[in-house]
Amino acid sequence: MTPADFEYDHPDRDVAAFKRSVATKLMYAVGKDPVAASQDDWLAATALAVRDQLVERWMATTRASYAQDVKRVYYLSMEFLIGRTFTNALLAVDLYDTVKAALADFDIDVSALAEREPDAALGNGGLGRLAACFLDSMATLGVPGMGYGIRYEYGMFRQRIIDGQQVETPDYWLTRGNPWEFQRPEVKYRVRFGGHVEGRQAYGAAKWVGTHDVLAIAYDTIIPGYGTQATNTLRLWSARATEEIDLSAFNRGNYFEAVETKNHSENVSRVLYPDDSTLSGKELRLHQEYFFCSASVQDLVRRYLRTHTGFDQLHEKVSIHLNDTHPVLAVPELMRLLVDEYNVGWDEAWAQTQKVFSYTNHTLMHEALETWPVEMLGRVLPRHLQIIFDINARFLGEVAAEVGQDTDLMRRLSLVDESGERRVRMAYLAVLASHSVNGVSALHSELMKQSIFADFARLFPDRFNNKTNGVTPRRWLAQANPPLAALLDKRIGRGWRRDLSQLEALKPMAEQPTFVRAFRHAKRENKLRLANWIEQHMGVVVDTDAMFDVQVKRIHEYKRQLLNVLHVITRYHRILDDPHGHHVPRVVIFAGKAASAYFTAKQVIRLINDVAAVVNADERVGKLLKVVFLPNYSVSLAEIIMPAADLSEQISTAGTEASGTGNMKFGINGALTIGTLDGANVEMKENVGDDNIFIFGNTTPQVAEIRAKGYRPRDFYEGDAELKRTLDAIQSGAFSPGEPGRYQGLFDTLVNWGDHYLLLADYAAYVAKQAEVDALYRDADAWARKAILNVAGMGAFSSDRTIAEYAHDIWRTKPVVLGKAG
Ligand code: B1H
Repeated sequence: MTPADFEYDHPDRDVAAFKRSVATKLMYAVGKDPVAASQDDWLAATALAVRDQLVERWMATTRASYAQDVKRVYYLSMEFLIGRTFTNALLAVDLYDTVKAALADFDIDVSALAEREPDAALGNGGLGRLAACFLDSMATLGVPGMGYGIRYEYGMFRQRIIDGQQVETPDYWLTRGNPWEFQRPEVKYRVRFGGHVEGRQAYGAAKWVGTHDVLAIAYDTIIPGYGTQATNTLRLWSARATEEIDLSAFNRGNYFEAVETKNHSENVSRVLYPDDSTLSGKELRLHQEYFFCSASVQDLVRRYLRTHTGFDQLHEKVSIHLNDTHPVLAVPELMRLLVDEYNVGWDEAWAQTQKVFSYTNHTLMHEALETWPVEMLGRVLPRHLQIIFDINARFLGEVAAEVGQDTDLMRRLSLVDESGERRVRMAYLAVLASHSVNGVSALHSELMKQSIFADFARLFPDRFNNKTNGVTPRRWLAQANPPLAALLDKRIGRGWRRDLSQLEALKPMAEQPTFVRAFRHAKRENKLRLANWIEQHMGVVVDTDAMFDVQVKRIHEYKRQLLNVLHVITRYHRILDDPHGHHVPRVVIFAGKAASAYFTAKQVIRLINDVAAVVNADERVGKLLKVVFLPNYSVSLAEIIMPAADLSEQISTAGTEASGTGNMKFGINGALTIGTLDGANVEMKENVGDDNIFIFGNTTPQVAEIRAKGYRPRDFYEGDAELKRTLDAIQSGAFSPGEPGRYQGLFDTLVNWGDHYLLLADYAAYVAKQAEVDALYRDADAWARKAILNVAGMGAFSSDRTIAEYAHDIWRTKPVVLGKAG
């Protein structure tokens, strides 16, 4: 049967037809009588009706991809931080107004419905959200591709704040099912663990036997492109036991034991590890990584073989991108499939592998660099460990042939770190197996070559490149900020959604009083929306005339939320000293999660809440200073926060934040940045102009110099009376009167234990820069003019620009052409 022979009803797009469609879904798919349907039932029915709108495009894209035999990109990532899908899908298919009207006829408010959708929080932070932005941009640009990841049953934990402290609760996001996914029970692969290897010879095929196996089942989600028919697919793997129950145990009458094996297997896709920029090194994490790599590689090889024989063309049809090292086991897995299962010779297999893979590094932080103990790898994946050893032996042999026996160099380059317990350096494996290795901002890419990959950069200089991160303007401007989006549409047209460089046209408008007024008005609306959220969820009333000074991101020492707190306390003291002085009112807003085992980060959250309690209750301060910690930071909360910010805090120690992407979301929504010369802040400064950003603090080389000379934080503490007073207040229990010693540890970290992230060295410059921020804020129009120029300069930070660069420089893919063949 050809598609033309197959008759079906096209999903209609007018209001009446859409009403019928929702009513039909409610009755026949959700199984609810309209008179008894809950809001969640209506949401499910509407989502299914909207999904119908995506399916035809999806099939057309898939068909065209096969017909044109395009090269596909497989984006492998442990995390996809999608957030909500409902509004995003409506905007993508341009049906928002239709659906709004259709639902209104049922007395249902589309935005109230949208608010009920749970976030798909299958990621920790920037790395996972970047993957989600990339999927959006790949679909929008027609880059034929697919995301591969894990369908965690429990996503990023929910954060509650109880007595000022973070409490984690599980995020079971699938309670009401997921209307966006298609389960594909027939798309399943056996993933093997353990066992042993028979018939091994170096660089030869071997037999891996005696394994215990888990099945990977595919779940597909349609990723719609914006303003195009093109769509892509996110395929997430879920673990199923190979057998429902262990029959021998069952027969012995032990039902629980029988079910236990099943549960154990299925634990592989149970829960997301809540680490960000640190690794727990747990064996279950290794299982997760291999589980999704193996299923993905088996799947893409099978797809390739559907239309090709032999593997000569693999690199012309397949690109596999590694989102950090978490999926790097895909490398030995592809080698194993080629060598052991398809009888390809080692050299040919390795040549294809190197052409197929590319790798993005996202952090230089030592504690985030993955290494697995040789012992553990050998136990869980014995065949892969051999393959890694063979790759290493070949590589070191080649190096020796070229530069002679330099044992120190060999020791440094080896995939196996032999300095203590032997461990495999996964980042080195990624570099060795890839034809392209990129960092995520200009600074980070440079530092990457100078630090962790210095030896490799000398050996393979052409392999290293930069791809500065970006964010999708669909979610982060069009969807999150309706007031500003409407203003932009009116003044520069709608084209910025697909070409963010058009924001440049705003530049002259910074001098137009009517535009400045309209821009300020949009910001005010967004601040009101956030103020309402804060009042409803936290019972704190904030003044929307005050500056909204915002730091939202994972809580981590290197991101220096504590430096922000030092400024807040300094401000508090200044207000107390001079209650009638000319202070600029501020609402200082924090949000973010701390990894559950990260004690210092949790203490920072507690301190923020303790400071908030004292400051907010102090009548002498009144409206001049309010501090709030918004619980449970998430993609959907970020969509409310970003548009409402006046000031964006990007204050990591120079050289530590690989890129940052929150900085970009704030920037396109009209916040000014106070930040260090770190990550992508450097490029933001170049694009928006030095006058439109507040840069302070030690630079990367200065940080290195301070450390080299022997940094003495105590000198700063003793030499700066205002800093001393601030730290002493924390140390003496001014914010924890019930437990005065509560923050002795935080105090010691800074003053007595070396202040690793140089907060005290940057404190004075930070506080002085904040005074400049205040001075500008006093002139509301001058502030708005800079904010407009800032938005105008942010066009480069669209993930469309980033993905166009990946597609052109790394993947060498061409867009799929729709409406053609097939
Ligand atoms: C980033 C991570 C990360 N870098 C380990 N590294 C993880 C490391 O679960 N783990 O074990 C999870 C995440 N995340 C972030 O990537 C950087 O810190 C940001 O600066 C950057 O903007 C973002 C996207 O490139």
